[in-house]
Amino acid sequence: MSERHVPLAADTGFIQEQNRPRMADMTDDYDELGHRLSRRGIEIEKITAAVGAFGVAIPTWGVGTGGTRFARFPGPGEPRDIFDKLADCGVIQALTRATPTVSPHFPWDDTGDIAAVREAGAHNGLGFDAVNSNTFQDSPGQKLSYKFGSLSHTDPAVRAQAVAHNLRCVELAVGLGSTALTVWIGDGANFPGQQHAARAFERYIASMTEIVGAVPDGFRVFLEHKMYEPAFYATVIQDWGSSLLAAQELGPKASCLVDLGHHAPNVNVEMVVARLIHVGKLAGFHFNDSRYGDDDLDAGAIDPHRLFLVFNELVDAADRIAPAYMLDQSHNVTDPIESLMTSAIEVQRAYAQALLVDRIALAGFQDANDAMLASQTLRRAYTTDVGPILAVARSRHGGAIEPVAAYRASGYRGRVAAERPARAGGGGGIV
Ligand code: AFD
Ligand code: MN
Ligand code: MN
Repeated sequence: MSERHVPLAADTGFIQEQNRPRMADMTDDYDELGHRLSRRGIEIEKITAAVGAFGVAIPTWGVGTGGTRFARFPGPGEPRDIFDKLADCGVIQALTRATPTVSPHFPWDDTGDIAAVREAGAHNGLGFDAVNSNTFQDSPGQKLSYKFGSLSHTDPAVRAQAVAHNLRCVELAVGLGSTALTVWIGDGANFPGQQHAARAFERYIASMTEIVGAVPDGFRVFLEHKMYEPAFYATVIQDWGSSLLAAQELGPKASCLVDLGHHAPNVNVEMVVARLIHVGKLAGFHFNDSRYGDDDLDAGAIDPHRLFLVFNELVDAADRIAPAYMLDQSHNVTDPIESLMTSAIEVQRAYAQALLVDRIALAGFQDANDAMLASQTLRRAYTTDVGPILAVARSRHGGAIEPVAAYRASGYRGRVAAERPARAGGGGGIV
């Protein structure tokens, strides 16, 4: 394996050295928080253990610089291929210990040698989570165009091509040791009347039936809905209702994936989560943040309270569900590694806060219709500074107490900038 595949991650001595001057303060803060939590009947060690076991997947496309439909401003040392992406993901995992898996996208990450990709993952301390198919753009060598749709296209030959691509993704997933495929399509219409709404949905179901019918036992298919973009009038799988209808028709191997940014403005996403849990169809969640639409900003950057409320539902149902968690963001003005580390920690933070909710007290206040104390019970958990728990969980697993500071001190970006020549500015980058 070439020089460029040697991860900073392997250098745990460096991380320890970075942690040393921060250790005493962290321990003080942790002990103090432990005392305060014990007065509330919470054992801090239990929370720390749960946080340490929590993981959120990194999307391979997230380590490249994103862009908008106006422009993309590439950063230094952008990954050139899946092997570079895995090296970057390895750094994120080494420093945060919160991102043990990677979610690849095909054909973007297809090298023709899936065993080599799996090996490079292991070399960087990473496993593989759900694999993503791409039928929302035309790829080199592709025979038929997806301009007017893929799995729901009016032409059966285009649908067959899109089905075949998804089946290839399943094969690649199996080769990577992944057990899930996420299907998000760009299919839809830009004009009223452009597409027959019901027939397009039926064609999607027929195509998905072929895909779901062909996956091996134990393999799962996640349906990801999105309200608009690239289709601006209507999309075929536009909301959680369409997604759930499809998942129910497709049977037990199919379930829904919720992306925090893929809803109409003001939709109460935690309620969507609760309903999908109720029907046993919530299988995945994509984290990001937004102010206006599908902005793909860093998780927790705009509305950390919403993130907490989503986790409040997920933690409440933790005995029934084990969703696949992934960050799905576009980093346009930051170093993607720094954004992904920070976001993974924000997701972990919301999880830790949700673990602090006194669920017995909450249920009592709910049953007594005590709106004030019920809401204060949630607020008490949300306003607790769980930072020391996150730092201790990270450092106990070999990660950095201050991941961004350690990353900057490592000089990683400068090193990869020297060995990865800059790419031309073109290319989408919209996620
Ligand atoms: C999309 C969706 C979906 C997809 C990704 C690819 O969120 O997860 O795989 O971005 O760019 O907006
Ligand atoms: Mn997504
Ligand atoms: Mn999106």
